[in-house]
Amino acid sequence: MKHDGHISLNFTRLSLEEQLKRSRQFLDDMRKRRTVREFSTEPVPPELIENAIATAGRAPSGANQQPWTFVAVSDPAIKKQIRQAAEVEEKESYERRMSQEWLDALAPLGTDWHKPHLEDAPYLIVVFRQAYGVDEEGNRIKHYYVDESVGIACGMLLASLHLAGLATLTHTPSPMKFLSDVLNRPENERATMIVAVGYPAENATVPDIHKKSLDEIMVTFSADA
Ligand code: IYR
Repeated sequence: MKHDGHISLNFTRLSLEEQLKRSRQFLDDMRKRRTVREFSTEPVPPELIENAIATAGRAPSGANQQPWTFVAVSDPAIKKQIRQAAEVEEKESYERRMSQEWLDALAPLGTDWHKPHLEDAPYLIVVFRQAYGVDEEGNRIKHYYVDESVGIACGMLLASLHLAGLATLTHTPSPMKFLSDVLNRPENERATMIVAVGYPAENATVPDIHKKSLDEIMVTFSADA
């Protein structure tokens, strides 16, 4: 089939040896990723944040609508506002809104309503999904597969930050409406998550939890018997 307006693909074919090397290296690197909840206040070079957001912006998206906005916050006054508003919501959640089943599921992680990382981490990347687009005349444009698209972009964001030697915490205070107010975002944008970014605090610990093995997550229907 011929597609008008298409251009030729610029695809680099690698040797098998190179494919395996890169694939194993990436897996090895990603095996070292851990979510960190205690951050040092040491600053992070802004280019690492810019490169990670630019990487996230390369994600595939429904109809290539790129329905995302990444707000990078390092201003301490704004981080403080976010922390205060998040802790109000989280306190209500932990003390009243969350079910016992949910609290039990979170127990191994050791979380509670205190969110010091929102001020300690030198950067907060607040990810917004664009529920719909708006054209120049102010008309609504329907967006497709927004959650999937933003989820993929967030995965690429986290991978970039990890490969750049940074620690992250994906944080979803609930409800998140306050982020639109504090960060002055338009009505079509809804906060999806906060990614706190920085270096781990000197004595940071992580829960002793494990990822499922390949066997547990992969099912194959193989060509060879
Ligand atoms: N939003 C709360 C609760 C929370 C929920 C899940 I699911 C987690 O994996 C971790 C925390 C909080 O951020 O503490």
